[in-house]
Amino acid sequence: MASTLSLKTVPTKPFPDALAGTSGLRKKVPVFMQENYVENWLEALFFTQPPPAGKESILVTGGDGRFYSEVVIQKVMKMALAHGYKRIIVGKDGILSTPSVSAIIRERKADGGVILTASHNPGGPTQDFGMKYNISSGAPAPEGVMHAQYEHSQKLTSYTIADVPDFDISKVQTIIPFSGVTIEIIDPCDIYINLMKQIFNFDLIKSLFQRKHFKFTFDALHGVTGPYALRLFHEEFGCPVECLMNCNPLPDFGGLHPDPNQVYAHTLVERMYADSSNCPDFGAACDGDGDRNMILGNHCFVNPADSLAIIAESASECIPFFAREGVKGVARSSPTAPCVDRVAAAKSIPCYETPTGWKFFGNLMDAGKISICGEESFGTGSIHIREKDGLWAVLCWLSIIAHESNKRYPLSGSSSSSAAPSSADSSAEGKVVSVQEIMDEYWTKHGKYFIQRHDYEGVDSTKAHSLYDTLRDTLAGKSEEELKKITGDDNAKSCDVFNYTDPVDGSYSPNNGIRFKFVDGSRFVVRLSGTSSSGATIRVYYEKYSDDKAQFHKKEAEVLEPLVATFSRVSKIREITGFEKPTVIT
Ligand code: G16
Repeated sequence: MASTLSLKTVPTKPFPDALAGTSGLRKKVPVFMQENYVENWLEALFFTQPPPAGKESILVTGGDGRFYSEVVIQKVMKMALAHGYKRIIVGKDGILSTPSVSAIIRERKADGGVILTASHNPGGPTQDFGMKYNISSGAPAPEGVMHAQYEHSQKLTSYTIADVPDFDISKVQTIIPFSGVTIEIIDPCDIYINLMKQIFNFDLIKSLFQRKHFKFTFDALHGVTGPYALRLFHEEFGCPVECLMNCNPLPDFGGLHPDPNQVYAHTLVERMYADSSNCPDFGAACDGDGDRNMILGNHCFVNPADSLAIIAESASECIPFFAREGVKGVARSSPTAPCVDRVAAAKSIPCYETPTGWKFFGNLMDAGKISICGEESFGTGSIHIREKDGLWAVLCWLSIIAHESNKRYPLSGSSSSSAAPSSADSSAEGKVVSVQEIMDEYWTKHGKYFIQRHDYEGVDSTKAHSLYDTLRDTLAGKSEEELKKITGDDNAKSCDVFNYTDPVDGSYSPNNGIRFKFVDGSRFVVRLSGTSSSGATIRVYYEKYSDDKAQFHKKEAEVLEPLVATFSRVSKIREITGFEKPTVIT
């Protein structure tokens, strides 16, 4: 152990493109590899968000293990030390899921966290990397924090870093490199799994895995959730490892695109739509950093907006945490179809609409206004942490299925719906309620939204901005009559731009998408993605409501076709971008 920390000051110059988007800074790896690029971002961060004095300041760091993480994590540790952090908690091998970082920050009362991930975007030497800062509540930093960080980064002339050799983070251990400074390398899963045990009834979920007819599958897409999934589904619930796919995190995600949607998680989707009696009852996938989830049943897909609503509907009955705490309110991002609004109305609890970005939920959670929230982008979560949480959503669904199955097909010897089986399964006991049944019952009660998102990825940035600005200027604020004329659609009703004022701190976030409404309540929303690492992505979200049971199993594309036609006509998307059709439809 050396007695003093020696520091090095290195001259640098600003990088104008290092501006955080919807969720941190995301760029291609070669951009991050530029000399001083990472250091500049960290210098500006630690200068504008210095470790608090008068206590042992603690920073948590880790990520999804994508390419270039092992280099960057050393820089994070050394620069945090140079700026006065006294304890750095690091995941072994630099691995920590995003929800796990949020959980650790809260559990260990840390002052912040630096997460190394580009989330659902691909990894590898020419693919994406990302850095993100979370504050002491465990939430992604609010816009104001990242604006201040960016402004400071544009004035930098030097940065300061600890002049020490790399730390060995390949084993769980505590290193004291200097007096008063601790580097704590922790098991990535322990704190997170313990938290899940406080939220869910693990015996109830285990009872589902013991039912004869329950077949489960999970795809970690070679992202960070692999080790967590093995701990939960295999070690805790007894699921055979063969049912868990791609559970070893790889720097390039094995060439997969770690985005849990029907397009990129196609192996799982094929398994869930297999034409055989072997098709699993339940399938799920998470993204690279573990905050997104996709839920599937035997031959059915659960739209994230439905998933959020179903979790909100059932939470107090099926999940001990919500049975104890209640569900105080809910929230969804603006482009998310308002399924959960109907659940909230039925339960007489408040429902908030926020801009896209998990950071907008943080204040509502801290103020006790909401308990559960979610987004169309495959994100669902609750107040247990301040990030969306992919595995938490999977556990919610397993709890709901287990609870409903126990109600309808009780296990012998169990008087309560939440007990584990006490004797061998008979064939009735082996039955499980299907995901489709749960969805059908929920649609029957609340009605169904037909939902699709069309993404146009890799559009020239200037063209994408011009399309968005022109559309906004043409439609927003116009009268119903004018809109009918402009769009040539007799169903046109209204159009506005979503500007958000935070109900807790009054902060203002303008221009969060164009919302176009039709007379029958259908709508489309248009916005530009804030997470693409190069070029621009135009996202168009379509939704149409029906409470006619006979319609529920119609195809989304067929129901939404008139909305798509109106958008295409008025936006001139084909003519402007040259894209004949969206690159991804989810
Ligand atoms: C991030 C944010 C989410 C947001 C999503 C999509 O997710 O945390 O809140 O919904 O991006 O953003 P955009 O539509 O701007 O691309 P993640 O999973 O990428 O961190």
